[in-house]
Amino acid sequence: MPGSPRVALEAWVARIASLTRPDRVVWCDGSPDETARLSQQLVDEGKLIALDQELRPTSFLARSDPDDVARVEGRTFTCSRTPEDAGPTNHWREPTAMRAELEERFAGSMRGRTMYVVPFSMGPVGGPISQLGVEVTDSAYVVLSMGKTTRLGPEVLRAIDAGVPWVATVHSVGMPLRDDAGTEQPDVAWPCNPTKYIVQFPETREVWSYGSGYGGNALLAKKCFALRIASVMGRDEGWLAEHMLLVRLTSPEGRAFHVAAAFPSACGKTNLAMLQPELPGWSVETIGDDIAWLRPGTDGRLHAINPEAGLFGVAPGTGPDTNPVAVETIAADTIFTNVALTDDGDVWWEGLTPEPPAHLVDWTGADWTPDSPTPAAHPNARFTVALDRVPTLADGWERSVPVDAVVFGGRRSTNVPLVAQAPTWADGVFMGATVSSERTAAAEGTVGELRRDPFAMLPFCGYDMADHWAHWLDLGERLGTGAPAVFQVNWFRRGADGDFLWPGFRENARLLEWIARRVEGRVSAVESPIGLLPDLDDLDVRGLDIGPAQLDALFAVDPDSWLEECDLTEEFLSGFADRTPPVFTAILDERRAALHATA
Ligand code: GTP
Ligand code: SPV
Ligand code: MN
Repeated sequence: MPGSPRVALEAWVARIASLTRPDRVVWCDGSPDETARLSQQLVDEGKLIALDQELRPTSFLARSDPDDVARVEGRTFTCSRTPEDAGPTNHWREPTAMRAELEERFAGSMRGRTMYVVPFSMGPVGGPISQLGVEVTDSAYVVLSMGKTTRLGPEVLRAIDAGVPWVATVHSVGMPLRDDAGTEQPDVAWPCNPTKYIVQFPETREVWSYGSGYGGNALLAKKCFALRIASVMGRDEGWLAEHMLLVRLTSPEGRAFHVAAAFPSACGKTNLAMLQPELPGWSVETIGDDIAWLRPGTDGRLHAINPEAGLFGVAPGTGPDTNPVAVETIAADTIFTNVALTDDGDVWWEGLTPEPPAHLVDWTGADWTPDSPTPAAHPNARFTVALDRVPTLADGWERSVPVDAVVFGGRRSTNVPLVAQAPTWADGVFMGATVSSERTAAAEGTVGELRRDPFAMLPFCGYDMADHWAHWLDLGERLGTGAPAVFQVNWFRRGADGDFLWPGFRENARLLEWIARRVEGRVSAVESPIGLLPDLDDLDVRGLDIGPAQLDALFAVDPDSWLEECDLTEEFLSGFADRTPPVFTAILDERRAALHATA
């Protein structure tokens, strides 16, 4: 059938192969057999370490190159036709010039390796909010990870045959095993290239990634497609792709609330998504921990899915006290990257147990003892596991859910209260747009440095960020009274002694309770210049070691610091010039006036 969708896919694969020159091309089906074969192959090649089968069944450890441990935002490019479309927060490159640069890099980049063709679906195949993609990659580690985090299988090819469009993504670690002259190069445990390119072409809906094997740079379904490309699709088609977890919260009365929460990388999404409340009668079920796609439904509400099928979660800090659900999830069938290895063939990282084992092999492969000056696991060490291992996975999690509350968060030692509600949709969009957060180890950069991370999408919005805010404002108009309520949270405020003021983790359920009660209209709130705060009597802090002074400190709105914050916000918004929604200026003016009135 010339011209059929399958022929077009095969022609594309052949084109990439003729550019990259792999020794062979393998079409993947995601079957258990294929998974077992590829895992064994990686173990034989020294690229994965099989963990002890009793202690950690069917699980593996990968150690990356020490220079390939996180996303590389400085090497992430948006190649829209005009720089204005990429906006000031993206690195724009002219598409034709970038294509030429990539052709050169990818020419022969897979020599001596296998090129895998990975057809995947984001969301259930055929679902109303789902999308298809194909990743070609020369990394079997990527294939295994995609098998856990996406729906990878023959049903995707059948959907492509039936004419469903798909997004093309190309990945190479950029380390051929033969050079142009035919000289063999030795393979290494974690092949990669010092020069990296993570390139999005939003208009043609394509991704090209070169030089890295790390998650967000290499699992192209995730940040590159499901956020950067999908956010542009959403702009054009009237929906949203967001860096959000998704949970179902059920009250003692049996009412279900669906909450979508955007926190920057390594700021608590996985933890909140797996939270088990100790509040009598309340339960939380997991739907997603990193990405949500949201679309207005025919009922006038905003409906969401988790387009992924697995987790790529931060290991350090994950332990029986902080996140017992995650600990149970990763008890088997998990790939660990950059954690430490125990002497009995299990894994360890800071926070897994209060006391470290007496001896470990650290994430670099070196001997480690509790006296060692460096952490045993890399701060951005991660686990990769399928969602069906999550014991708290929501019933029917693949179906879309109506969103009751949108929550924005960040990591702020000062100023930002534990929880606040936006009085209107526009205030909520302003809240999300102006979130700032201290940097984490999830991307290259200085940990702890404060930066603006609007909607937790700074590294992931595929077009002009200010246009994204306008898109949210439009959507609010369309949804009207069906729009979710909007909140802001901050688990990370510190006291004068430098300690966190709030215990966090499972205690965050207490804020979810308040959010649900606000959605129901059961509790009132207190107006403040920066939003609606809880009446402290409505906040259940029974059983917590928190006195009234500490509670006040968690909610304190200091007018002087907030006026300074307003100046910084104005400066930040001015970076988007006349694309900044005019309503933001009005909100900022109002806020300043209210702050002056309380000062
Ligand atoms: P990405 O996968 O990078 O998008 O991150 P994420 O938002 O899913 O982050 P995750 O839940 O993995 O949290 C990462 C870090 O935040 C870990 O070090 C956690 O220990 C810490 N963390 C999570 N929740 C809380 C909390 O409520 N309080 C405090 N103090 N730390 C928290
Ligand atoms: C993040 O950095 O936000 C992650 C990990 O969720 S990665 O998939 O590498 O982007
Ligand atoms: Mn993330």
